[in-house]
Amino acid sequence: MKKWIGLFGLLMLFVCAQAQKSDYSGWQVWRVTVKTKAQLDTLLKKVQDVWSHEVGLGDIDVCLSPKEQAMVRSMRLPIRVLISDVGAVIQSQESDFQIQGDLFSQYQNYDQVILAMRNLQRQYPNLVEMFLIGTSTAGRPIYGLRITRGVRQQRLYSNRPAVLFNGCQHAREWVTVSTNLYIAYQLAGLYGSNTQITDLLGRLEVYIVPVVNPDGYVFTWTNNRLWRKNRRYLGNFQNGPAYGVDLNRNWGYEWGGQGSSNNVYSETYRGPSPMSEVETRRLAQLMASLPNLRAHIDFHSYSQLILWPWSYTSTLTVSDPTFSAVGNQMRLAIEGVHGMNYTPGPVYTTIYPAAGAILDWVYGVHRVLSFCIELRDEGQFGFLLPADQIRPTAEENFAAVLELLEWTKGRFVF
Ligand code: 0X9
Ligand code: ZN
Repeated sequence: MKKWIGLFGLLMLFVCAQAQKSDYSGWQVWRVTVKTKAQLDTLLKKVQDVWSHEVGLGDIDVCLSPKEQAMVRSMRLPIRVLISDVGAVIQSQESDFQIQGDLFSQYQNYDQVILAMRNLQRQYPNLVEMFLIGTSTAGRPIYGLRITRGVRQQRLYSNRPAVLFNGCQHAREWVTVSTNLYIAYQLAGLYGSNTQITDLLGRLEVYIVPVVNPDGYVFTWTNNRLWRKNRRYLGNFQNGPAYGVDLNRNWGYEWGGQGSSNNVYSETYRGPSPMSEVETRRLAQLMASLPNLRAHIDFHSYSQLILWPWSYTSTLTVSDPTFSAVGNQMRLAIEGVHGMNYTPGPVYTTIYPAAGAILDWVYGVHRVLSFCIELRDEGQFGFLLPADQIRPTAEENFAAVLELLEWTKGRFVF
């Protein structure tokens, strides 16, 4: 009898855990064509979750609940269905998690990410050091890797120029986590056999923070695959409890401007004040502690773009020729690996205004060359990029990373 009660309990636990997950059955991703500004405004009012970066006239990709589909259909605009069953895609990818493979043939949950970082440090103790940047809103550790020749002998404030890579400010952009891990694994793994990488790691310090937003990332694995923001509880307002700040609108340079929202329910909610979130503050502190920092890439997905400041204004930075030259080299390097096209340009004019984005802060406050790379794809799967594209995505972007490291090699630290 006892045994049956126990089994029943387990079953209920399982059912409850399942029931907690957001249900995306009936949801679809559409590519809608809008011809007038009025149509665009109406569409944006009806839709909660815009996926594409093109928010002007023309094609725009949106993720829609059945209710939203009815509302948008009534507008009688040209529609192409990109994902006909979002729920089914999420479910089919969940069963992939079970299959064991190497690190880059499947996505890694947060525990697996931490384990992968630890393993790399254990395997290359003179090259790789894992360190704690701080803890998230919910108290999860945020880790970074420091990679350089003789990492234990190097002073913390090295006279080698430093480059920082980070992923996963946005929780659902899983391929950014794998790409950051891949960069770390390639650098460490090829040191000593590949002359270019051996040379680079003798001259540079590389910092890698695969998951800036661990609470959001864990939430996408346990509760809602399409969560974007962090998971801070904001309070109970007119539409019920509100959670989450968009970390990439929370940075303290021209915070609060165009392309960010003061609505707590919005996907681009900027937070109550600049740097209000512990996740942005800790990463900012790390960067501020590195007087040798010369370059940075913030990885996102999706759309295949190579972006640079500004995000808050259409004005070009005084460094635009440098951004443009390095950005173009990265574009060519990426194209050379699997022939994929990534479009380069400043954020504001290439995609949309996004005040409070990390790259404006990094460049605006520290004058460090800061890029945002939007990884694969171009909308076929969007945030639900199939696992078999992790490796090619990471491979082509590692080529871009090498370009940036080569550029940084020439930036001296006095
Ligand atoms: O909206 C964003 O924050 C980024 N696009 S995403 O679909 N990944 O959310 C682009 C913003 C520009 N990039 C950076 N400032 N890093
Ligand atoms: Zn993003």
